[in-house]
Amino acid sequence: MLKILGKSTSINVRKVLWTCAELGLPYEHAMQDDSLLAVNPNRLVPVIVDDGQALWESNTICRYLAGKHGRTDLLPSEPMARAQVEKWMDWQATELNNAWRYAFMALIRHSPAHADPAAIAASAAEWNRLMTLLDAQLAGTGAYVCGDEFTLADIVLGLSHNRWQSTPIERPALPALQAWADRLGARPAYRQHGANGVP
Ligand SMILES: N[C@@H](CCC(=O)N[C@@H](CS)C(=O)NCC(=O)O)C(=O)O
Repeated sequence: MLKILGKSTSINVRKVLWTCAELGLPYEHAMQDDSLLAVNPNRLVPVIVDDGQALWESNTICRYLAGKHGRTDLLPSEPMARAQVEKWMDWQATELNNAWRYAFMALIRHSPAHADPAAIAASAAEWNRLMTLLDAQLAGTGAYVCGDEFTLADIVLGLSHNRWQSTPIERPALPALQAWADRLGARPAYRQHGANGVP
């Protein structure tokens, strides 16, 4: 059976748990342990072990699971449609993650290494700018990140949105983003794994 390593309070682990719930996939869930280093040299979670092979990097794991189970609704097979989904997933992992890190480390983790007020303000401003960009995309589709269909891009960005909402910064009102979040909130898999592991 598929094994998932990593605590469900981790946003990246929840991507995998949410994907499994959308797929209706059974799995065994374990916290990370000392064996993790042998499996992932980065010592980060999530890690999965499937058919005896280990895989790490949360977005890659989500793509692997959707591909393995033939879920072309979540990850299309047509190259351009697929690339549109991957584009937003890559944007989440690179642009968006880099924007929020400083503010999150300061305001949620209370990290002494992230205590510069100007850097916190810059991080929050960039985070808001990118969420505003996502709001414009959603205003265009009127439904999900890549169009009418719910895809893996909605999973990874839905979790990012949850983090944005639960971090104490000033946020602009973004109606299309909020309507999309409400749409995600209606999904049983989101209620299980979306909101910081709290239904
Ligand atoms: N790029 C990696 C990042 C993984 C990551 O940063 N994981 C964090 C939790 S969200 C982690 O393992 N931190 C150390 C720990 O929890 O022990 C991915 O997307 O899988």
